[in-house]
Amino acid sequence: HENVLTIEADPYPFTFPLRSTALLVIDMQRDFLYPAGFGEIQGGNLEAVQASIAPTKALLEACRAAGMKIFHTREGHVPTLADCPSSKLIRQAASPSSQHLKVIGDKGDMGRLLVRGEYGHDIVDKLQPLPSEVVIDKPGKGSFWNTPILHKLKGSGITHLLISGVTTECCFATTLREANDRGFECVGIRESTAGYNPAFKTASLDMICWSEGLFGFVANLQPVLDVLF
Ligand code: TIU
Repeated sequence: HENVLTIEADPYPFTFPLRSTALLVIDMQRDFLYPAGFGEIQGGNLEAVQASIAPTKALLEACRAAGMKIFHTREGHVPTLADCPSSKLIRQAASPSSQHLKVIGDKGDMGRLLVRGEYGHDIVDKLQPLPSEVVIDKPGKGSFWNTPILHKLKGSGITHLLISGVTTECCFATTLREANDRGFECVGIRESTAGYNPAFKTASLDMICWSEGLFGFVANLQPVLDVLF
């Protein structure tokens, strides 16, 4: 491999030094992707998010083959919910008439919703992390609040991020924006992210690369695979 790679992207080609670029796979958890999980209970369209599994697998394999550092994140909480931001708890408690039949911490078909250690909280079978890969448990939507991810990225000399995962409008976008503010050069991979609403996905990706890259870049999967393999 060349040390520095360039791929077609919006708003202009994205150049990244392979050894200081990491792949971030955001929240590809059963709770967001499988029936009866937290996402479906929230009202999410599962068909839309499930479309991101195969392209994320292809991206993950390419990054593994290229020897890149891989970070997986999982949204969730300790069993007491002591780490759950009060905004998340207050909104669900204040909505007895809401559409949500169950809330964070309630028992669902895959265990307690978004609680660490439960089956539904873990990453889907096809995308299970390898022992050499970093798993970041996060209580927020973004990956940088109340987690060690910044220290781990800096400690590994990472400056550039390929970002994938679900949902585009929520944890993917929040993480990409947080990373951009911390000086990381970010590219979101179009097919490897998906949202619960196609209009949200389009708008979220458009906002990232608007105005010469307001928050970063967006690229299609194929150019990434071409340059990594
Ligand atoms: N991972 C993630 O995006 N968590 C969410 O709660 N997503 C929603 O779209 N709600």
